[in-house]
Amino acid sequence: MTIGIGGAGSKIAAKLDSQAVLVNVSETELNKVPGGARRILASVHAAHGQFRGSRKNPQIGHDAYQSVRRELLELVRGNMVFCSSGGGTGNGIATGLLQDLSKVGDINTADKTFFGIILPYAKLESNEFVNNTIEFLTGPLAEAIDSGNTGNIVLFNNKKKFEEKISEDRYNQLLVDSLKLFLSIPDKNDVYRLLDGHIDHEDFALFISKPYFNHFTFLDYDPAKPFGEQLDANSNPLLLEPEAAIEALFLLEVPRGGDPTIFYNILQYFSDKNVSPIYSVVENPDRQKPFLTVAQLYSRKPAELVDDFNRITEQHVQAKVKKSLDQNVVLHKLDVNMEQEARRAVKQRGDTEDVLATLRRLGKL
Ligand SMILES: Nc1nc2c(ncn2[C@@H]2O[C@H](COP(=O)(O)OP(=O)(O)OP(=O)(O)O)[C@@H](O)[C@H]2O)c(=O)[nH]1
Ligand SMILES: [Mg+2]
Repeated sequence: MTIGIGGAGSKIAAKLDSQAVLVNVSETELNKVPGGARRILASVHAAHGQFRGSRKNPQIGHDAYQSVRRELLELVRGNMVFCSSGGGTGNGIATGLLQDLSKVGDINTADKTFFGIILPYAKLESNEFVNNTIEFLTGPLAEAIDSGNTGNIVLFNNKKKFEEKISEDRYNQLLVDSLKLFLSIPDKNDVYRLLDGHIDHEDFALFISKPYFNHFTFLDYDPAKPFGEQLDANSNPLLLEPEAAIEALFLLEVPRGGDPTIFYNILQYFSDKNVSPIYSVVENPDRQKPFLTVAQLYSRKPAELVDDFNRITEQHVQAKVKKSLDQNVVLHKLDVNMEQEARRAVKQRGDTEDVLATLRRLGKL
């Protein structure tokens, strides 16, 4: 089952899963999302009635979390959650959720929650979206990962959407299709003839329950070319770029009568990086060329995450992001020699040494 929180989260969850549960602070927004099986209105009662949304203010989402807390904590167990990090509702409610997950004792593999987070495209989206995202990545998300109580976290970004001017609905479809292709790995192991290795449902569930970032991608695999180059050239344009893999998983689909041994090159590539992937090779008669689905789990510290987020933006936007970070930096106390400063002031004004003597007498020096 899938849970979508806030605008982006709900639209994507409903597209992925007809049984999705959608959560929002705004009733209007909640009712506008097509699909999904259930809707939950999180409420914050203001003097003038129910809020119409969080208006980019995560504090409102966070306050509203209290009204759905118990239900949500139960619902997310062993399930997938989608939200954006930019707006107020998804960010605020997910913040509450992640903080609670960080506090509980160890969570069983089967009860871990897989998070899909939609990051803003800083070049064209508002400062509030960017700043909310930085706080989210470096605060509750980092804390929850450290606690080991989340499953995989997928960082979607909206870069391609804005750069290629793709409609929201179409872009959401691309995200969902990409995710479905990754999630179909264990089913393909059931359906197609197995030629080597094996990834069953339990192996897959264990992989996606680990508290790391997951970058999954797809490529037509050419065994005559170095695998590393192909992997680098085919990172998933819908996701933030990955870092060095800690763990990996791949499914190689070869055409009927294709050579199944070509996967050894892939194993070699990962082995050189001290990673032992779980994998499987299947025969898919519908394929004309070998097709590879590969997922890499990687870890990032909060500051590095912000760097990654910046990397997808242009330089002048980086300055914008940096400015907001600088506001949180404590300035060092200036080391000023008062006597020297006073002498300089006196010299500039053309006064005599007597001024200095007076200042000293008054205890100003
Ligand atoms: N890919 C994608 N991104 C979206 C979609 N809707 C919103 N976004 C992005 O999500 C961020 C805004 O978050 P929303 O999910 O709309 O906000 P919310 O959680 O509903 O919070 P508030 O509306 O502020 O209460 C921005 O970065 C948008 O570009 C969508 O349908 N698809
Ligand atoms: Mg909204």
